[in-house]
Parts: sequence; structure tokens; C-alpha cells
Amino acid sequence: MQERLWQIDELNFESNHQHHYETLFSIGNGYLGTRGTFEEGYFLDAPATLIHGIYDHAPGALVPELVNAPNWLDLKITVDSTPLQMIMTVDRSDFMTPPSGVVIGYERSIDMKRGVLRRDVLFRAQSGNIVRITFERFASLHDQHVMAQRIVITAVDGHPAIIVESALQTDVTNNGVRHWLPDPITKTEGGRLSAQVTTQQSGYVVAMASYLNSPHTEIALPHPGRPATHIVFTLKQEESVTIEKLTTIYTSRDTADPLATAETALDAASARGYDTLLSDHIAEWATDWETADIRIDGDEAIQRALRFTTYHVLIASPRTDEHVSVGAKTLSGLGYKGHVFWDTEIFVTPTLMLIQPKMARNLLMYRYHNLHGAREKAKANGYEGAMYPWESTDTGEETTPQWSDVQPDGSRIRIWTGDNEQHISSDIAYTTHKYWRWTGDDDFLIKYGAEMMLDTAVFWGSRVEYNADHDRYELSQQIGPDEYHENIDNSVFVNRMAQAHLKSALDVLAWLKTNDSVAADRLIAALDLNTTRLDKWRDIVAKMFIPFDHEKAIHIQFPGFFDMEYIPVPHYQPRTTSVQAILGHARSIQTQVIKQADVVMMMALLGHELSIPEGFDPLQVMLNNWNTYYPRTDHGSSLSPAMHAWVAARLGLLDEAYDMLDHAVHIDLQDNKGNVRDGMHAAACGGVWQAVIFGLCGLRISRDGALITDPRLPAHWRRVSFNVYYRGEKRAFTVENPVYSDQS
Ligand code: IFM
Repeated sequence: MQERLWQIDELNFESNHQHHYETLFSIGNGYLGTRGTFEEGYFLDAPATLIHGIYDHAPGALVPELVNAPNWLDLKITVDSTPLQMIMTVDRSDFMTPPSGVVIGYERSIDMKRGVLRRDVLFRAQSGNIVRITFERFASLHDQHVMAQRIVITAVDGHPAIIVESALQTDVTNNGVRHWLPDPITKTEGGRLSAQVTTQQSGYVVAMASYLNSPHTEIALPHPGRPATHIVFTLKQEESVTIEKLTTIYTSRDTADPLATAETALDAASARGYDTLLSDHIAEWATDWETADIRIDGDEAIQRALRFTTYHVLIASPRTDEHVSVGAKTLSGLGYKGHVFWDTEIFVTPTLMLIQPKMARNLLMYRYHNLHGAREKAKANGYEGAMYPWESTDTGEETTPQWSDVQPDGSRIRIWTGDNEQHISSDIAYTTHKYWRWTGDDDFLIKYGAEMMLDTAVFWGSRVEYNADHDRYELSQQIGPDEYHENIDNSVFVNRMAQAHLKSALDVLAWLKTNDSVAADRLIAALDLNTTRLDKWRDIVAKMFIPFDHEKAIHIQFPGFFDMEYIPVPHYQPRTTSVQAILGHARSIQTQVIKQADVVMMMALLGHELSIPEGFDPLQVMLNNWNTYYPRTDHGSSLSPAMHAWVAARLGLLDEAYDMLDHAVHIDLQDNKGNVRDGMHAAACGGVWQAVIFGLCGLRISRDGALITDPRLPAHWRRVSFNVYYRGEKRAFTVENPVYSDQS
């Protein structure tokens, strides 16, 4: 019974939803992700396997992108000469006399507890014979280089003649963009298929080796670009045959000879066999879920969806590699070209910090290894220190495209985020600091974290503008989280985050001086943290301009915001698109419509630490902020609802918190944004975990360093149980709902 809360099912295949489900049903293991396309393919399907770190910049493309690797799923089945195709019918006449083969029964589900995708198909061949085919696949969590597939074919009616063809498909593109050099190495030897491809510009090599385990003799089908093998057999009525395909994958990021390594690894995996590989994989998932699972007593819909979003965080996040990071669309689609945004540090890393601290550290190390790119960006823009790119890949360089794709009228729109969405440096510093506070990982702070926090502080020190008329520091030409309003002056989010950043950098330096003076001296010398510089930071912390309306007791998103046209966003319901799309780009930027949590985002991240003028009650200001900004917010970005759920819960607004959580946790399942075909929303997935733990359960570190909860749960939730790591120890919590009311 409880098993179904670990499953997402598709009970009817509808081709107009195929791309959505391909994304939802992705499997992965932190090394790669493979979309849930069918083994045999389907008209206009979008198969993709994306491997962390394998980027390439195609000629003529504006920016590099994560490259679609060869398709290892490739398995084609023929029943009495009729190829299996997912053509379904509900039409009775069709059913009786199918024009060719027809699928008469279908069920697909992702088992999140075990990380296994299954599909059951009842297929009637043109001959009239009926077979049941069960497909199963997983990307081993135990050995990240091993992929496994199993198919069981059963003759339900008749004596069908079956052909199963297995291949590695190297002729793959990113939506038509070719990244692989022509003439891959392919081999078909003794039942083993091998393929090796190389990217055109970056020179990354990806190799795969594959083996088909069946009771029947294989016949090789040499084919350039698609090494293949097939088996032929006939089934008796009710007889079943099980066929397993194992594939190993290595890249030049892993080893000097990826092909030889993949072949050797394949021998080892084959020796262990499918069942052992599967049980090791399931055991690894069980260990992961022991900490990652949040158990909600009283809400099955949210429970299941929360497991789904957590599953996607776990399969997307690198486990062992600290030179790669999670892209905004995970490894489940080509959206945003696999680029890494602030989504990682603000939405994904804090979740991992509590459930998989080592993986959170890996993500922060990615930023550390890319400090050189941040330093180059600062220099190129005339600043000091390190200024992280808004979008980044494997090189650490800024990879935000400057122009959009061509619009229907032939024009391109200038994209300013790479120039002016500068808060990412504070976001990285914020999470570095948070990671240190929660994990107690002093080693990380001393060797890496402090350098990131301090050199990005050097950047802000050189970036701020002093306004002598007002004796305050300002930041012009910024883009805050609300990207509808570009290149504005004094975004309250940006200014406050930069101020908090400088304050925490000073605190960390003071801590270092006390606890590791050698490390402190090294950084002081390397980053030139002289007295003048540090005094300036203190001055900025004291005098940063935080726009605030004293009369209304609210933060001002940016000066001038309230002079624009007011649009009551809640009146635009029900709607299937953003208010921005309804009003049009040109008009909406002149209005008070906010793309996503901005002031609300600041409240989620900083809680009561909002830099409020003396005499004002922080809680009242937060409520006023909420009442002002919530009705103006479009949630045009998937990042928004989870942050609203978090803040609403802290403010005791339980209905709003629930609405926003429900919205956030279903963004991908329900395809609320209509773009899940391009990949999962990593930020929404990480955000809902935090919304439940920090927002609804109110987990925080008290002044004396204890972990405490302060639940604000919807009335129908009886309790929430979860585990988190805190300073190296696993801690279990069960949070009872003080206002629980049984509504059954
Ligand atoms: O980082 C986000 C941004 O905040 C809103 N637009 C999409 C980006 C990637 O998810």
C-alpha cells in the first residue's frame, strides 16, 4: 500500500505528453542522466544522456552546451516481423484488426525508492500473436559507470517469433546541433558492442561498451555509427525469456583510455550479473533515502510529489566529482544548455548540506575550482577580486548568451543577466557560510571557503558606489531575482545580500585569525586584505543603502518600483501562462508585476536579519512586505513558489504556505510552466525540500548552537519526520502539528 507513495505512474501513453514524461522518468546517478525515452524509439522522441562536465561549443553557437551522449538504451523488438512501436488504440475495430502491431495495454512507473524505471506493454503483432514485454532500467548508484536494462518477453497468446536487436547509437545531436566528430570508433566483437566519440571543439571523449545477456546466440550487425547485435528465437505459449543489457560508460574526464576502461568495466559488471548490480543499486538508494526522505503524515499527494522532487535532486547531483555542478535543468533535458546558475547554491546545495553534506561540499568546490573564471570576469569588467559568472559550464567563464534566440519577427533580445545579475557572488558566499555553520566543516572553510567568501567580498568592495550626498553606498545597474526589471539601481535584495556578504566575510576573517593564523595570513597576503580595504568593508556594512519606506514600514524592491503601473496579479486567474506573456514584454517591465520572489526571497534567506531601521518590528515589516509583494508576484519562474511557501509558513500564513508548497512541488509533475520537456527544474526540486524543513518545520540553529524546530504545518498534517546532518552527526526529528485537526 505504502509502495504507491514511492511511485509515479503513467497509465496511458499520450504522444502529446511524451516529452514531459521523458523528463519526469529520467534515471541518473550523479554521473549522468538519461531521459525516459523508449528503448525502441518513438516518432519525434527526444532521447538524451547527459554526462556531467561534457560540454562543447559548436561552431556558430553563442555559448557552449552539455552534449547529448550516444544512446545506450537502443533495443528494438520485433514480434512475427512486426516491430514494437508504442502505437496504442482504444478503438475497438482497430483493436480487432490492427493495421500493424498495436499496444493494447500499457503502464509505466518510476520507482523512486529503488531508482528503477519500469514499463509493461501488452503488444499484439500483425499476426495476431500477443506478447507481454516488461522493461526495467537503472543507472547504478553503486557503480556510477554501469547502466542496466532488463526485458522479459512472455508469449500471452500464440507462438511468436521474436527478434531483439541491441545497439549503441552514436549518431545523436542536441536538437540538430552536431557535437561529435564524424567517424566514431565502433566495434562489434564476441557479443560486445563498443563505441567511442569525441566532441568537436572541447575534445572530450566518451566511450561505451555494452553486452547482451540472453539464452540465445547473438549475431553481430556491423554498422558504422551504430554497432549492433541481435538474437532470434520463438516462444511457446506462456513461455518467457529474460534478456539483460549492461552498458558501461567512461569519459576522458575519468581516465586516459575511456574505451579500454569501459570494456574492462563491462567484463567486471557482466561477471557480477544483473541481479547483483540491481541489489547493490537498491541498497545504495536505501541508504540515501534513510536521510533524504521527509515523511508527512496526513498528505499523500504532497508526500509522493516531495519524494519525486527529492529523487531528482539526488540523481542530478554529482557524488564524487568536485569539478562539476548541477545545471538549472539537471541532467534530464537540454534546457539552459546544462548551464549552472544561482539555482545550485541557493536551492540545491542547502538541501544537500542537510542530507548529503559531502555532495554539498562537492558543489561548493566546483565554485572554488572556478575562482579563476570569476577573477577574470572581475578584471574584464574593471573590478577587483572575484565576480562569479551568472551562467557557467566547465571552464568557469561567463557563458550567459548576450542575445536570445531569433524571435518570430527576426529580431534578437539583448540578455543582460550575464552583465548585471551580480548577486550570484553573494549567493555563493551566503551558501558557503551556511554550509560551514551547519556542517562545522572547518577544513573546507580554511582551505577553500574563506578564499571564495573573501575574494568575492573584494569584488563588492570595488563594485559599490559611494553617494556622498547621502553618505551611503549604492549599487547601480543591477538585476535582482525579479528579472522583469533589468538594470535597476539599488535593488534591495542585491544591496542587502552584498551587505550581509561583506559582514560574513569580516566575521570569517576574524575567525580565521583566531583559529588558523597561518591560513589567515596566507589569505591576507594573497588577496591583499589590507587595513584600508577592511575598513572600507566595515563602512559599507554600516552604510549600505537598504531602500525602506518608513511610512508603510516595508522594504522597497528598488526606488521607483511603486511609481510604475499597478497590476493586480491575482485577478489574472485562472491563467495558463505568465502575466508577463499576457501583457507582453514591453508593457510588463513598466509595471509592478514581479517575476519571482525578490523581497520575499530576501526574507527566506535572511529571516529577521533584514537591516531594518531602528524602532521597527522585524516580524511586522516581514508581514507588510508579504502583503505588498505577494499580490504583485507572477511566479513566472519556477524558483518562486517554494520560497513563498517557506516565508508564508514562517509568518503563520498557513493557507498561503500550503498553496505555494502545493504549487512548487507539482511544477514538474503537472508541467505548470509548460517547459518540462526541456528538463526538470532543479531549483524548484531543491526549494521544496527547504520550504518544508526551514519553512513549515521551522528548523534552525538557535543562538546557543542547538537545532530547534518551530512547526507551522497545515492543519491536516499530523506530523512530519525527517533526518538531517548537523555538524557531522545525523539527527532525527519528528515534528508534531500543534494545530492538527483530523479532516478525514
Ligand atoms: O536562475 C534562474 C532565474 O532566477 C530565473 N530564470 C531562470 C534561471 C535558471 O533557472
